[in-house]
Amino acid sequence: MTDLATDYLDIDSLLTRQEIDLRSQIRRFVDDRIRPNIKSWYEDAVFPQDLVKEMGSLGLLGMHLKGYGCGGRTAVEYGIAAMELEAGDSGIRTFVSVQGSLAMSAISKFGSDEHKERWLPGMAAGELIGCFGLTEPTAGSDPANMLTRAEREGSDWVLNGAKRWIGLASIADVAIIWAGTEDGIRGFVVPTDTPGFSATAIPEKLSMRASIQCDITLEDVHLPGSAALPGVVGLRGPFSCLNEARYGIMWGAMGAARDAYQAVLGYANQRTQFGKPLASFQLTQQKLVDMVLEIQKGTLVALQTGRLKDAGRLRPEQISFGKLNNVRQAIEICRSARTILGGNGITLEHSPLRHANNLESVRTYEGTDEVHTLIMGRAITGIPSFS
Ligand code: TGC
Repeated sequence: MTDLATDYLDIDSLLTRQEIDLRSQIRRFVDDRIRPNIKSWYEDAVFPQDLVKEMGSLGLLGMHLKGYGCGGRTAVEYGIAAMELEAGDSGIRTFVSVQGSLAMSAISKFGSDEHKERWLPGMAAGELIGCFGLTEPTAGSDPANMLTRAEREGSDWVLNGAKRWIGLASIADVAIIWAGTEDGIRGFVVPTDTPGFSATAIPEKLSMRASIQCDITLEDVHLPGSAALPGVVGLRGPFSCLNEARYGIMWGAMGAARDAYQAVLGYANQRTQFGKPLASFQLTQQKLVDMVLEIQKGTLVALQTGRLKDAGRLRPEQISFGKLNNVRQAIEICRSARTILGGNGITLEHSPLRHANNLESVRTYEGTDEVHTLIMGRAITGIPSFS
């Protein structure tokens, strides 16, 4: 019999044995390696780089890509892993997304054989780190207006410009940089030791502290002609990679929400006020029930989206549904969980406020709430509202 407190609708019965086994494996990794350390990583603003190879050996990097040492897992398995990792911390799941869904997926989808052979096996193993440079200081939601340019110099390319909020760039070995060319926006595979490339971590973040986001500067970065990704010209390239990351986020956000809910369920049963456990108060029960409703609904949304993806029937507009809904609900759940903890909830001793703070970044990157609302609005009305 399913435990109603943990899986009210018996969603586990919709998962295969292989999916449940994978979940147990990643959950153990999170329990052993992330939970005991996350408080100090968060407080000290440290990304645990020594976990990268471990995540590689667990098959978490590029896990849903095929060939070149990648995991070849299904979309649902990738989603389940994202959910477990983000129950630990959004910063760790973000690393896996940036590496696998953005940087590796750009090379896998649009790179030459040479790009794939050079970078993918090392990235899958966690020996090499990648980043994905799309956003700019003045082009966030509107990447079509990026200012970074790639000009031809004979058969070579020269890149100039700036990127902002780029995850992992200061520790990356390779950057996928999207830049305007006379033919349209193209992606470039840039080894980060190329002269003219520099990346600086953005300090004083109140969110995603166990992760690194950077400014990138590109000053006369000379690259060979072969550095351009041959498989795509135009924004369809980066957007196709964003689809992969946005898909993982809808699962991950439910992991953070579940962790916040579970943290306060135990607390509400133990903590006594006015002579009885918090869990016996009607207002607390309502908060807990609202959390269960939204976690179960959001998990079903993610699972159905994953099944559509594995069936090859998922449309980008459908990803917006889960990204928008699940992150929005997860923030509400984490904030509500914090209220059950009272004043104790504002320290790192408890996870909900840390998750809520992280989710402010998650709701903003890979398409804000507003962008996904308007993608859905366009899908159901047929009328674009962006311009
Ligand atoms: P539009 O100019 O009309 O379309 C451009 C081309 O792209 C195609 N397309 C897509 N293709 C695949 N998947 C999608 N989701 C796609 N969306 C659009 C489109 O078909 C067209 O192709 P073609 O061949 O006809 O040229 O653009 P739009 O009107 O569709 O889009 C407008 C809008 C606002 C939805 C879009 O600009 C958007 O999604 N903006 C949000 C951008 C965003 O999410 N930025 C965050 C990036 S995160 C980051 O850079 C940091 S990485 C994370 C980290 O490092 O931590």
